[in-house]
Amino acid sequence: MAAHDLIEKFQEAGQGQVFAYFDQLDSAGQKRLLADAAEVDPVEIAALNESLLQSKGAVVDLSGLEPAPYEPLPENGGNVASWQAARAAGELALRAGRVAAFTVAGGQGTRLGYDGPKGTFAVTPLKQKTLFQVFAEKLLAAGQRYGKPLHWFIMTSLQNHEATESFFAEHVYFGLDADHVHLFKQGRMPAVDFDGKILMESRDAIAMSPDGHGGSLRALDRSGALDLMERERIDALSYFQVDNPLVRCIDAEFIGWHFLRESEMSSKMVPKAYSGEKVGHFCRQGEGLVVVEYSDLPAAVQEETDAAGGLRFKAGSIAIHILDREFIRRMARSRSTDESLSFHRADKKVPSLDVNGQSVKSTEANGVKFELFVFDALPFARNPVVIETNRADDFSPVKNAKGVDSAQTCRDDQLRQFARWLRAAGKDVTTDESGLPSIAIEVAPTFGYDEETFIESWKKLSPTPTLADGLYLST
Ligand code: UD2
Repeated sequence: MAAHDLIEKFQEAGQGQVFAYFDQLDSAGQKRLLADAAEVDPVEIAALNESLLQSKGAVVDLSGLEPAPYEPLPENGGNVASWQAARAAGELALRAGRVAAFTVAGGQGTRLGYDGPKGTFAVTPLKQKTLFQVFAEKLLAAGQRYGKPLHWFIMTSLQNHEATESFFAEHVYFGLDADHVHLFKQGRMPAVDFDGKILMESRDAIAMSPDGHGGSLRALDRSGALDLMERERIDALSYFQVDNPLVRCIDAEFIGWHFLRESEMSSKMVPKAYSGEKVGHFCRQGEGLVVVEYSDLPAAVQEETDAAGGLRFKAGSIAIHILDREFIRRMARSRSTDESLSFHRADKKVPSLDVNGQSVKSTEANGVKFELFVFDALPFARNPVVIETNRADDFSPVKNAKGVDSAQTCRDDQLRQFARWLRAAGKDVTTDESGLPSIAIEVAPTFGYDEETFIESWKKLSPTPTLADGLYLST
């Protein structure tokens, strides 16, 4: 679109302030601003202002919410034969190369206070492996196990794309085939003030931020990732967040449930640890499955108990899914409001220009960011299935600098897992009552990916190593 037309489009939508200093910019500045503006659809912003700002709204619809059904683990009463069948089906799919891994890594990681792509944050107890290295080694291990190297899609954002790319190149893709690692950028959305006016970061830049992990669906389509998957005959993506090194990036049972049920989107749940835990809740609403975010579900509802005295809405979402390729395409391309993701509103402090064109850093929320959430796709998925997983083997995110979900809690959870595996292999490990060993140890994913593979590798060691602080088990 010609510069003139673009400017006119913004003026017509009441967003002329975006170009207030355009004539004073040098040509590089004008080019920069036009490029930002080309990413924004002022008509879409007007609709969002209407639905999310003026009506004070998008109050989440909580009518008729019921706890969602899920498949319990065999040890919690699940059907053993069904889990076995799922595992067999999952292994078959993996051997046929029908699944790829997908990490959403476009977030800004502000809570952690770490300057750099979050995937480059060091998390393991001894070797200080980064999140990306842990995932890479898990994928390497799964590829070897099923005789089919896995493709890995990673969604970055404008802010961290180049740094992420250089990180992988510098580390030679941690042993993965570079042709199997696909990085692509997610989209961006402008922030607006409380009157719906687009905020400017500077005179030649709109205040833009990543469009949420739900933006991954359109980014997968736009980047050509879905076409690549089709060419490679990859039918589904195993989706996980960059902050969780415990995740089984590739889990045959989960994959099997997904395919056997002909599901378009499958999810893992853990029973919530306590009512106020900050995870989404799987719920049934009418015929559909929905996730209601912790911030949207009133505390009184989160605290409701069932007949057995447990939490009624106990199924916590830990952001692990399997997504069908053609479902992603359908969601990415749907323009109908009945079958596409809706934006959520987040009130934030947005560094921006004031009316006099000066940069200001507000001490309180002065703007609204718009974000898409991937789990909002669930109500549109055919045959969605939710399975239970053991928290200790799938979930320990690094989100905060201190306290819950921090580097420390995650390190401890990794140590507990290594100690459990050693015990299962017959080794006597001293731990406290929480299962935390008194010594620091580490297991490389290529040595042990889960309890079963760990025991297999352990049995091959002769003699087995002495348990001591600093023991690192690798192949
Ligand atoms: C998310 C879920 C929560 C629970 C929890 C588990 C939401 C809104 N909530 O909480 O229900 O499952 O995770 O850990 O998702 N990301 C992008 N692009 C973006 C924004 C985020 O790639 O524009 C990625 C980010 O890099 C990270 C993941 O999405 O891998 C989660 O983002 P978050 O930290 O904002 O989510 P959180 O912890 O609020």
